[in-house]
Amino acid sequence: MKRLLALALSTLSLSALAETAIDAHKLYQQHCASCHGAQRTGGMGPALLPESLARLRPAEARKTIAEGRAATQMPAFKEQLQPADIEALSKLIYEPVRPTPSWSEVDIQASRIQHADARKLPHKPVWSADPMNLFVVVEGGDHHVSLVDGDRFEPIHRFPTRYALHGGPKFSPDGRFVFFGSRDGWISKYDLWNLKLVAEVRAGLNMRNVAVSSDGRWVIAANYLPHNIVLFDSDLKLVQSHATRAGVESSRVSAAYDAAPRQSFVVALKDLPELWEISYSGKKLAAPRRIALEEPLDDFFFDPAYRHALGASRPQGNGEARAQVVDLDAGRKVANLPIAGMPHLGSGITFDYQGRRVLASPNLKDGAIDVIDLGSWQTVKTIPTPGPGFFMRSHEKTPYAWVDSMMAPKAKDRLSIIDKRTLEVVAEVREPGKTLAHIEFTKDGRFALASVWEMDGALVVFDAATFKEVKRLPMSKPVGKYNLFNKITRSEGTSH
Ligand code: DHE
Repeated sequence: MKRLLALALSTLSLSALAETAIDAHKLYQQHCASCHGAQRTGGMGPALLPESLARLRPAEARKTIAEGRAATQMPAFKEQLQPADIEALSKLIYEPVRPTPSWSEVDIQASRIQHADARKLPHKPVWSADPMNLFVVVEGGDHHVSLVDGDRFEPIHRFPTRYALHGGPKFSPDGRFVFFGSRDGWISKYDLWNLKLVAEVRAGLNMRNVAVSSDGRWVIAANYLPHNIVLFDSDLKLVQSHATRAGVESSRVSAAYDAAPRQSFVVALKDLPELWEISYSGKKLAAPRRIALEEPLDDFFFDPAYRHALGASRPQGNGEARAQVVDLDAGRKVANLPIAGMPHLGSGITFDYQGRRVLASPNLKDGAIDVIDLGSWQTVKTIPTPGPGFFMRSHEKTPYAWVDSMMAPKAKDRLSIIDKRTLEVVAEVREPGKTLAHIEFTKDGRFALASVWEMDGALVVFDAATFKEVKRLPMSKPVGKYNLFNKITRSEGTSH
């Protein structure tokens, strides 16, 4: 018995020794900190804290470190790390960071920086080009933004941004200001007419996106960490924050969008089955209206009338994603959406097909575009593409919709062009061996701009009728481009 105990103890101390021999903190700083933050509070990658990993099983965490994560920038580490290293790292991320990272209203207020007084600057552009046909191009490679004249396709200006912007920039209704959100919580307000940074504030430690109200008065930030939404006035001065909690449970925020015709922000929660709506129709912001759902929503999209929110839940483990339709007036789910795989509803577009309004959405898991009738919520057609893609775009004035396959290693260099009248892929453009992704049209729909999504990448201008290349501008990993007119008029072919 004594011998058995001694053996057990020595085995125990040996395994403890093996574990302590691996310095998980050192490994973390070496391999993870540049994307997930030195304090694990997030950056380009999400926060790796127990608070934000509540729904991730340890086995899933190990798999993610070893194999990377589809549809994200998370690479596979199994070639660089031993299984024991991966085990140690996966344990570390469930351990609390001491002191616990927090971000209070006081921190938010203290972080605000006023760079310029926009009221004292001229109320007209200091450059000569159509201010409505301006493209704002986010260059993720070296964290810059380029402003491009959408008539001549000439750069107007280039400036540095916060690290790892994510999500579409949002514009003030007159098109003078643009608001950027970074993954680690910074919101930057930039004066496009005077080419000046106006103000910045850190809304949270790990942020999903920002939205600007259609009247230009309010800005909302959706956070993963802390679990809250934060509302600002248009000068980025804090107005209020709301913890996204129900009883003892709290939730990350999937996204917040402006619902212009409803004069409200709509907010989806990732870990609680609720959708929130905050009206700004009055002089002040209303308290959140909470709509109970059957399951939490991830990405979502509005129908053209903004009566319905169409949302998808990301699958956990090996489960399938599910999608649903929520009637925002009635405040309840009214239908299931027949979308398989991993729909990227936030990148969906709508258009008329044979007299009915349809939604087409890319899919992060399969090479397929689902086209759904917005009246009956039934699938009209599933269009095969060469591989899973992130982004889809069209314009009222073109019969074509363009979609990438950037998640497919063998088809990431192909853009498929779909005829909206027949729902057939009718053409393709290629950039052999490079990632070709994210499309946006000019104000008049005559040209489609796509990204060669590489460090030594480019913005490529295609004639939207002939699909021939017209021009290219060198850029550093241009992750997204946004046409000011299409955005502020909420073109049916672009993201909102
Ligand atoms: Fe995004 C928009 C969520 C990974 C580039 N992405 C959005 C939006 C959401 C979202 C909710 C809409 C916000 C908005 O525009 O206001 N993105 C997610 C994820 O959940 C996911 C899959 C995992 C994650 O890491 O967060 C994810 N996204 C990525 C990337 O890996 C991409 C390709 C590279 C990057 O820079 O992070 C990426 N997402 C983008 C871009 C937009 C975006 C370029 C804006 C698209 C647009 O045209 O409006």
